[in-house]
Amino acid sequence: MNVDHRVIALIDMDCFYVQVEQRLQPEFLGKPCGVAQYYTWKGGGLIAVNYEARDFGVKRGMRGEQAKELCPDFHVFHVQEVNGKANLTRYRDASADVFRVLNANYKLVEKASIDEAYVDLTEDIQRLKESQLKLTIDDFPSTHLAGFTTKTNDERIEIVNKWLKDCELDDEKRNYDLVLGAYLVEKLRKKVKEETGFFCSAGIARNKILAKLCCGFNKPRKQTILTHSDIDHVFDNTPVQKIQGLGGKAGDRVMELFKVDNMGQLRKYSLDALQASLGESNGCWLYNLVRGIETTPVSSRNLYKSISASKNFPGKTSLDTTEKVRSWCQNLAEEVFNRLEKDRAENKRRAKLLTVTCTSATNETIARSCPINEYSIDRFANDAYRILKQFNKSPSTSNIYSPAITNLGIGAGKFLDSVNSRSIADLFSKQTNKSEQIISTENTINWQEEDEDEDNEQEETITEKPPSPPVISPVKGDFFRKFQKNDEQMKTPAKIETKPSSSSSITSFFSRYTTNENSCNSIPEQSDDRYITCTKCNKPILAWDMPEHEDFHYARELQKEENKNTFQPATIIKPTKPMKRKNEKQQNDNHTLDAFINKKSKNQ
Ligand code: DCP
Repeated sequence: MNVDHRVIALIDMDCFYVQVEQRLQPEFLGKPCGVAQYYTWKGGGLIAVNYEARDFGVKRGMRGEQAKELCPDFHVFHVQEVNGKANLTRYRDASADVFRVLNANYKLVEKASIDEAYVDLTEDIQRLKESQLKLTIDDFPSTHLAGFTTKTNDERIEIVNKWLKDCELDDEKRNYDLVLGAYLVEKLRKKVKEETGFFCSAGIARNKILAKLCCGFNKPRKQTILTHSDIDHVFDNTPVQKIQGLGGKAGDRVMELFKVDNMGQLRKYSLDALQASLGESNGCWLYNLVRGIETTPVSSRNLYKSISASKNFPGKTSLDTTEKVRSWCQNLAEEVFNRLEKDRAENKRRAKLLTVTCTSATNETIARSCPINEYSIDRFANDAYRILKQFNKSPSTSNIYSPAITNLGIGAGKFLDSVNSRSIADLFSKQTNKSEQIISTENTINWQEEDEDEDNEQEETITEKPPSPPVISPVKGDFFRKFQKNDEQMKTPAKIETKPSSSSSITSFFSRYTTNENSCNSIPEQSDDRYITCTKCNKPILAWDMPEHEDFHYARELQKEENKNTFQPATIIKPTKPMKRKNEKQQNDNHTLDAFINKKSKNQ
């Protein structure tokens, strides 16, 4: 299938945790509300704020008390607490309700986070085309077009109506599948509301990155279409960091290297120039992306890659005795165990690898893994404690744990299907005989989009962007040292064509453990300041991606064992020239209602 003709939607729940709480206490519907961490200092740090409260200037990261100063009627819900830490079961269960609706209606649904999903609508649209559906503006009650600011609903109707007519009249019917996509998403969002009680927004475009970008243009309770002809205009106004995969330090670096602020400014760089600085694959990815082309498929992944529990212990609360460390190993192990058992019952799979991550008061971060032989709270807790004991510098006779721990996380991953064949079981037993793997950490660029509103004082970030990583402060300094070292290798890009350089240090930041490094299809992945060097391939891998990465090696071993060496090389998408279409116009004019209407009337 030609990837350029895909239609992808990103469905994103509106102020999700607040809606979950309001569903339980409907008397608060329509009122300004927020959800605060269980930690109650100054009313707790807000992790979700509804749109009624945002109108008063209340933002995520503020304290509940601060919110009340801005909005006296503000109501704060608190995240449940179990064993002295946040319990997110309520939100996870609500998320499962939403995914049940999505999965019941579409085949290709990918869980992007606790409240976000990509849906590939392409096949459904092909079927719908055959039904010769006659659509009117009434079928699009909450649809907007990216790049057009509308102040009133009448303006929105006028613009969307005109666009619908244009699409219908266009001989090539290039955008007609986006029309049908928007129609399907209107229906899907309605269904989600009817069956879960939750409102959501959506972005509809040709690929995941564009769908994600435009979803945020008209929140809440609305959906936005980004057409190919509007990409240049939209990118001219899109800060580089707003693009998924270019958030955080990676985006900073691209901005610095190419002296750009927004995506549109990257258009002037040739493929060679981008590749010379970013490496072959990443340069190619960026070159295509600024032209609206990105081919990452929607993979029907609904399950988390790992299940983990973590907690911060700032300042005086740091774990400075062996007793405290032991007790928290037990608490976290219990949470991981309960969730793993639930996961095993629901998803018929077993985790094989336990990973312990911790940050010390001296700001050192470690991540160590060992095999999981059985699901048992005590076993998890003992394994975790056994690992942590190695880093205790106090004499074994003392009950002091030094340096004290400021963040502790236990995670389980490397899932195996319980219904898998005997060969997998054999390999499993071989793995369990292996001694504990000791893996070192390495700091590198941060691909993770950091939330500007994030409150640094939050006791714990409980965002569940899958897989939920233990939140560990980056070890300062190393990241910059790494760049200093690499700066010499990184050429400042010339606008003139230069020979692509294959030895670009930033390449490693873009690439993960992909096997097809030359593929233009591979994307930069999000990362954090902590990487683990894979003992099998020596590549830096995100700590919480390690289970999945090891799955890759594991699968290879398995394949070797079974003599089925049938690895398919991934498709290499060659960069294409910017698409020129019939009647396509320069989109640099102001996208106002007037400009749009004038443009259309000139065309008639
Ligand atoms: N969340 C969290 N910690 C954060 C960010 C978010 O625990 N730092 C939780 C609360 C949110 C949920 O994840 O409700 C989803 O996060 P989103 O970023 O999608 O934000 P919302 O759904 O709250 O709002 P929006 O309507 O802007 O998407």
